Amino acid sequence: MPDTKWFCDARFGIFMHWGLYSIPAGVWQGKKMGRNWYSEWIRMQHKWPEPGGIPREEYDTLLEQFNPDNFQPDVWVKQFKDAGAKYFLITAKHHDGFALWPSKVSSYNVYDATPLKRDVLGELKDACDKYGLEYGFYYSHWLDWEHPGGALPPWPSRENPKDPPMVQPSQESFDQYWYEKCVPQVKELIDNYDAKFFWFDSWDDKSSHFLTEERLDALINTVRNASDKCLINSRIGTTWSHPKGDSIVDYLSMGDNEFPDQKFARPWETSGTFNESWACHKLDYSWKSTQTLLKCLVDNTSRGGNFQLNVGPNADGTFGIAMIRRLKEIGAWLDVNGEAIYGTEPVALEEPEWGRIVKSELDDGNTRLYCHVYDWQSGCDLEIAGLTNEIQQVFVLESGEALEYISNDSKASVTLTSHCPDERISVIICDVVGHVASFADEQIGIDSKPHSNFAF
Ligand code: FHN
Repeated sequence: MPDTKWFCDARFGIFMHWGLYSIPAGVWQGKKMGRNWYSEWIRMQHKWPEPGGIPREEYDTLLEQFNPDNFQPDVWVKQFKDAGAKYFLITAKHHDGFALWPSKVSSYNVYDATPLKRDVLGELKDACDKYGLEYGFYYSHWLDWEHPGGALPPWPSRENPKDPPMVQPSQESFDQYWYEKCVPQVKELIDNYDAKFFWFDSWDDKSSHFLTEERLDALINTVRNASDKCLINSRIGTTWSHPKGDSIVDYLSMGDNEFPDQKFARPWETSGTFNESWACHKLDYSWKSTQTLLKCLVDNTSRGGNFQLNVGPNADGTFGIAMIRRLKEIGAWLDVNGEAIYGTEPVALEEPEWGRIVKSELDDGNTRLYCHVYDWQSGCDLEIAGLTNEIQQVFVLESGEALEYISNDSKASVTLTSHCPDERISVIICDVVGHVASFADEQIGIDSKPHSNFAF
């Protein structure tokens, strides 16, 4: 299995949804799309609850409009680096089947079918190499609305009996899609761009109808044979559709915006949105605060997982100012507090009510604990329940201010002063003598099945 250390150390990545659907941005012929806010679904959802969506010929008029003036890979990736991200992934192909690279497998791609005529993925790879970000791809392997054999939305769903019923392709024609488009395109992405990881997308046991053991093995073996480094996520479908389960993939992916309140003893991530939609949506104003986004990052880090924050650029390649401000604020916070995130590990200590704790092992055999304080109250004692190691020193990471503490056989606690360094999340460093157990040391072999809160 490929090495996952870089992925675990990274903790923070930027995800991007960008494609033809970014042009209508949730509104088709003046009407807001139905069902939910996922603007990348407009082709299938715009008439909901009526069936049919946007006819293919009409949707394809977007091809000639896809000609962004502001596709500036260098600017984009620098912005992600400045936000503190260590890796980047983009929708190489989303459910509409449109490829953002000059694929020799299907001409339904940005080079052959749009006026842009640029290798979007190739240019982004160069920028990632320049700024030192690892690079990988979202690839919609199950749903594909361009190829006649690709799966359609699994509607009606259990949650939404009103969904317009879809007539799925036959197994034979899905085989054609799988072996003529999906598998060769995935191989192309590794060969052309040296993909470091894939984020395959399924979320429901309904996908098992098409994502059979044999097909999953063919796809996984293609990745494994083409690269000994490339990571594969659980939403490829192993959770539901493979007898060996997630043991044969490299990292677990949670459901959309799903932040589990437990630790997992293997690499995992949550992908989350700035607002409701993944791709840009003209009418989606529900921006999460920077504090909320930072808590997503810290919560996951403390539980051994990553946070992949999604950006949806406008069709012309610009970014909304609400997104830019939040990216800058996250970057400024990480500039100060990055050592309390990157390369840290979850601890086998009780999760405190006042915030979260992670650790780094120091070269001298001692341990540095990072206490992320969510609610700083002057004079308050923060108890570190279960810590039996002797405390050597405690200080605020940003200011260096030393803090009083109690460290004896029955209690470990730190007293806060009135100098709160950051009302969103403040970090306190607590150096202790000796080793503090990692969560992973104690959890080998636990059942770490991800779940999904997003079902069509
Ligand atoms: O249907 C997609 C959706 O458009 C988006 O890409 C998300 C990202 O996690 N995945 C699917 C739904 O879970």
